[in-house]
Amino acid sequence: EGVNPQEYTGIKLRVLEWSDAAKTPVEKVPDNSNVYFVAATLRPETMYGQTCCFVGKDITYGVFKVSDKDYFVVSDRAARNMAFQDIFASWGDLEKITEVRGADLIGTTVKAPLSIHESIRILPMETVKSTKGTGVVSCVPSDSPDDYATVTELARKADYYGIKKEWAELEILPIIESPKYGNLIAKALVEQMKINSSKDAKLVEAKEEAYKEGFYHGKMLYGEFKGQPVSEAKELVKEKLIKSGDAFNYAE
Ligand code: A2H
Repeated sequence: EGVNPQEYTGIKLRVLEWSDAAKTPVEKVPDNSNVYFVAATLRPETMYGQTCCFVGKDITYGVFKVSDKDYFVVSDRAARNMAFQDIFASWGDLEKITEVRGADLIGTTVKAPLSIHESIRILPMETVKSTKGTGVVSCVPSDSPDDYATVTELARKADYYGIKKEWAELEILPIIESPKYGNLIAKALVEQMKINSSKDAKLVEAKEEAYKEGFYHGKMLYGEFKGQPVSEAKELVKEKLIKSGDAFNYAE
């Protein structure tokens, strides 16, 4: 972790139905509560295009009480940070209800705010770090080369990953138009740079290029701020998500 704080937007993805393996550990969560996976993002303007949500198979996630009705699924580390950012009911207070291993969360369905897809799946990503953000990453394959490389790999090797192929094949929505890479920046870069694994070292460069191109030259193609530059839409979408209660600021 660096010296400068990283400011994320915490996106709340509400659980619709738990995977079979998660059902026993989550019995401790009171009935009729809302449980949310919280994904940490730097690109709130892309949330229209969420197609799944990634966890690390080997990461242990806690289910933390936020209020009488609401619970968050995040890493212990993130929950500890959140307790000192006015995110839980009382400052510094942390109540862990239960724990679930990432592997056992795979297949759970969630409702992701702004996404064109009504229901998306929790899927595994091998490059999720337990030491960054919440340990939960929302997947936007149109604009994140890492996400694009991961979903294509998941679909290609669905049996190996123990998932259904169609879970990784939801429609990829064009959200941002770039003069250089068209309307699916991540796909264009992954193909152009011949990246064919989610662990390819070239993803570092692809990620940087996608971010710069999107932010400085991208224009919104979708949503309420369609036609506006990404550099302006970013804050506007973030504010909209915070206002509706679907997101909050999270720093570390
Ligand atoms: B971003 P930084 Cl569309 N492990 O959100 C691995 N990656 C993580 C993570 C973790 N624990 N926590 C967050 N991230 C991802 C959207 C997005 C993102 C787009 C394009 C680029 C992009 C949709 N995924 O990030 O190291 C999250 O993915 C490129 C940098 O703190 C988060 O934003 O700078 C970003 O990495 C945070 O990375």
